[in-house]
Amino acid sequence: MVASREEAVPARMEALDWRAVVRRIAVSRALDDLEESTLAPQRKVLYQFSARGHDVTQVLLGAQLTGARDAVGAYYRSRPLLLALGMTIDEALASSMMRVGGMSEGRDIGVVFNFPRREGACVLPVCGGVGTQYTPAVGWAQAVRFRHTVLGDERYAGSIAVAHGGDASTATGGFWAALNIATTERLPVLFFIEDNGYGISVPSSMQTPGGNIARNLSAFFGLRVLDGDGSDPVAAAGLIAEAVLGVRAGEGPALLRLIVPRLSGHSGQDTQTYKGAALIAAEQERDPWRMLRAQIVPQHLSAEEWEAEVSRARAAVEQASGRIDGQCAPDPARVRRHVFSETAKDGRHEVQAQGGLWAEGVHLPAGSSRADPTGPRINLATAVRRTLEHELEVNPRVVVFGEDVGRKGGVHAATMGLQERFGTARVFDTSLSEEGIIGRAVGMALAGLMPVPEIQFRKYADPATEQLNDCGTMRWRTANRFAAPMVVRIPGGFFKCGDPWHSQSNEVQWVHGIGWRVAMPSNAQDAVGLLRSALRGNDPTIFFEHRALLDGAWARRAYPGDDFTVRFGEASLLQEGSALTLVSWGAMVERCEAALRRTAVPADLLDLRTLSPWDRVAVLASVRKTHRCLIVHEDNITAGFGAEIAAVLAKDAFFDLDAPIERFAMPDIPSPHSPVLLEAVLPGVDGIAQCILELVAR
Ligand SMILES: Cc1ncc(C[n+]2csc(CCOP(=O)(O)OP(=O)(O)O)c2C)c(N)n1
Repeated sequence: MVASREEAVPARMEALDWRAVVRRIAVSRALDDLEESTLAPQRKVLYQFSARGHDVTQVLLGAQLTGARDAVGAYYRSRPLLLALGMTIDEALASSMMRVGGMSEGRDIGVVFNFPRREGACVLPVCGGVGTQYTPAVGWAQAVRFRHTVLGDERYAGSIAVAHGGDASTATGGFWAALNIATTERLPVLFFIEDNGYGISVPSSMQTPGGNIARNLSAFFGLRVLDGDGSDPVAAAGLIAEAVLGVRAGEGPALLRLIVPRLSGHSGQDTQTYKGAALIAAEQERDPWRMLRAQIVPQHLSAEEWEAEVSRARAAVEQASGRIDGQCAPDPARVRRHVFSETAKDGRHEVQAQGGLWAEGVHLPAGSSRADPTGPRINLATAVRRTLEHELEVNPRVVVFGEDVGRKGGVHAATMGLQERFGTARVFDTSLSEEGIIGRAVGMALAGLMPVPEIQFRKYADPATEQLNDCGTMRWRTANRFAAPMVVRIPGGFFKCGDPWHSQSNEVQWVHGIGWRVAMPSNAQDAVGLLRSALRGNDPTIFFEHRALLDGAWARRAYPGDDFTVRFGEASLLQEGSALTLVSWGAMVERCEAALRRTAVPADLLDLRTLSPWDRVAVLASVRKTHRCLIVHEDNITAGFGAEIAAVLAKDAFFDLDAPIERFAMPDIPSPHSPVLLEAVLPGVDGIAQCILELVAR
């Protein structure tokens, strides 16, 4: 029988191992003390973020995170919580001292942690950006429900996500995006807000009116709100137990705000001159650590036991620091590794510890590069829909979502009928928040699903920029501990007309971003193969669906089969000739082909198909043969991807060139709306033909 709340909370309090709580807080204090007094001044720790004042409540929270698949979206002041969940002192110090054995192998700031786990609460990779932890945490919560109720995985029953942040983080878009998702979907998430009154020097009254986010959210529909004082640790422990129990019991999301004093500066450099001596003294008076001693000694722990734990913690931290000091710095020869999923020489995949399907030993067949076209020609939108349908069928972990993606079938109709067929848990609409869409996808990927979020139009990926960037760098930042493979479908580019909002292409941004594979198919067959490769792969992928191609006649091809895949980084040589190399991708390929037809110049036409990675071998080989190169793209010319290709050719094919490398692309303006204006600036068949003729005449 399930105990009532009145019985359950006291039972959880009764079960609290106070000695273990004290031990962990003592370790956290000893770490902060050592770093503040010694390691930071010695510059062995370069960025110090003390958790003094936040430590008691965090360790008390950690004691309640007992679900087999609980996860925490944490931030830079979450170290005590990590210690409570099982991170060792050596791991903590190796991280802050930038030594081998640290959580990021010296790649990230010491308190920007990650903590992969197969069993027990894990900590999702922390980011430096305030507020970034929230939407991945709700994604995890949605995946918990999915894995339990849809996939029938009992380990996920009753597990929850915790999103941990400070008061200032409640002003961020990420917080509100997550709150909307958690409450509209009734997800098992606890928002755990430690309010120390400041975001660096800015008071919480600037972050939320009146300075109390709990009060302001008290009428928020579907959210249970609790508010308390972290300087009263026993009462705080009760509130924490109550909040966690409710979320675990399936009562929906909760927010618990606890007031805590920040007993050191924001970071090691911060002298807190903005606070004044009286406030600083008052904060010291409210030190929860001292309060805890007064509350639990001698009832739960004798004074001798308390002192013994404190001395033991200090000694353990001292010894560990000596040990870690003797440890090597990470090997610079490895610093370029783990941007993408890697395969060793013997063919073994070096798989991340957590995130995606491969980490759980789930591999789908790699497919076949041989197309087996059957049936009539289909448009690119249908090609996408059919591929998604097949992958949803063979892989129960695929989930497809975005604005209008569910019932309507997407504003581009690429997901039409999928919700009817696979249900609302696997194909669903989302709130209008791109940060929410991508952040949620990150959390779901980290929980072992293959999310396929749609960004409705290329330009509207802007609000998701932070989540996209952080997702891309995740594997590198965590030295291959975590990765979040997903396929982000982004329709974009011009259609019948342009405009600055729906018609942008700007694919180069993703190539310049770290860790994203980027596909930009020019036709339905390649779209099938590339999308399937991405869905069965182990890296985050941007899949660009060009609006002009979705129903364009030229892009229509017969469906190449349910096994068909196209390897990334392999250009397609559409026609061969010795006078010129023409390189393009996306919607410009069709125009390049027409221009070549018009000029009758014998040329190699290379459709790159993917820009990350891109097939430099094919481009170099062609240019070494033709000695001339024209690159055509829709993206703006300055620092467009053509510039990268040109730079590589200038270096590696310099002596093979008989003429300067030419680029033909959009001028540096947004896409204009009027078709007359658009065609005046977009590379068109006439313009490309003219470039070709001029280049071969040089
Ligand atoms: C998006 C973003 N903007 C600004 C910063 C710089 N910054 C780092 S911490 C911080 C204050 C955050 O305060 P709060 O969320 O209350 O947490 P606390 O540090 O008080 O624990 C700021 C402005 C950042 N890291 N990320």
